Amino acid sequence: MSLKFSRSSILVFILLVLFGISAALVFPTISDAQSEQKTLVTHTGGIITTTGEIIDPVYSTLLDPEYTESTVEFDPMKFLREFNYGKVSKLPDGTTLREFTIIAEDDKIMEVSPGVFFNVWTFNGTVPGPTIRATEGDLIRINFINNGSKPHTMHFHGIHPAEMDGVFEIVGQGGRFTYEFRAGPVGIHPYHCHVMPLEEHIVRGLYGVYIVDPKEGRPAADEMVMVLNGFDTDFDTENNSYAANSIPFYYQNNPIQINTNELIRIYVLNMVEFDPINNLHLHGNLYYYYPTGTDTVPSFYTDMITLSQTERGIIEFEYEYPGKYLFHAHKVEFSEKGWVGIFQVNDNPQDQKSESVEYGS
Ligand SMILES: [Cu+2]
Repeated sequence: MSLKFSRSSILVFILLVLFGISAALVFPTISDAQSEQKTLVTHTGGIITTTGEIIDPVYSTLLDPEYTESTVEFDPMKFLREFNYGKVSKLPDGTTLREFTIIAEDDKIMEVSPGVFFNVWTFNGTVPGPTIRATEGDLIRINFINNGSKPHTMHFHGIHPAEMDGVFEIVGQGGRFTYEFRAGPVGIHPYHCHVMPLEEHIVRGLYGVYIVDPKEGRPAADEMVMVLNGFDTDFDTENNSYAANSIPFYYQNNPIQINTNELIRIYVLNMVEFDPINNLHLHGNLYYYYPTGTDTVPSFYTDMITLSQTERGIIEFEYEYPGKYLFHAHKVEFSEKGWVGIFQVNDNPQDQKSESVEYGS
């Protein structure tokens, strides 16, 4: 008995053989896909087990145990209300001189999220750098020292001579530069490194806030700084985490304590790279918004602002009712990756004092 194959059945057979070969090439075996379990200890003592990659391109915490600890000391709660007014002196003509020493480095390790150790580039050892604050017309002198391994500069937004712009005067390794200019205009401005590739020098952390107060001042308030930022820890030009002041979910886990019937003023700067917009939504309240803080009269009364790269402004509000209120990016991807916090609004002790005086009288 002889087997007879039709032409079409031979063709089907050939196709099946070809498919089998290609499938073996394309699909890896299951054992290849299984990753090894790794354990690491965070600097706060937490033990993390993961089958994923340890996201630290420069120093693997597994290969080099020296880098299981952050070399950056950054406390988001301290940073929130910390303003650096510089070393103050008077010039013969009566001008206030404010001197700052800013040191750039690019070898610091920061725990940018629990268990994630990332090589950040820093001004004075933190991301963001210090909040520099002056009054309109003051003379600002920045003694800039580059202790990094790469060239860096300081580029301030605001008004100043061309040679103080920190763009063409590149400061090399071990180099120094003195930036000197009059503080102005009134408002909140960013400063950041302006060396190419700019994207990398910014997203690694070389940025901060520069506040110029009006000569007459602003009304007394509980003042804060929020730098909206993120980290791209796997270099795919997408941020892996988002936050106000670097650490994802920090102010959700550690609510910001404020009082009822007390003016809150927040200097907000968006330094998120890669994503075209960021935004800020406040719960249970609305706020007055001063874009760039250049005017003393607010432009909006809203609960939502949208900010592009380096866009910034001042928001002001008071809470009438005590309790917990969220603030967060209304871009849900950002809030779910860390850009969310809580205001714990407490009864104002001053109100209670005045009430008891009233009752007592
Ligand atoms: Cu730089």
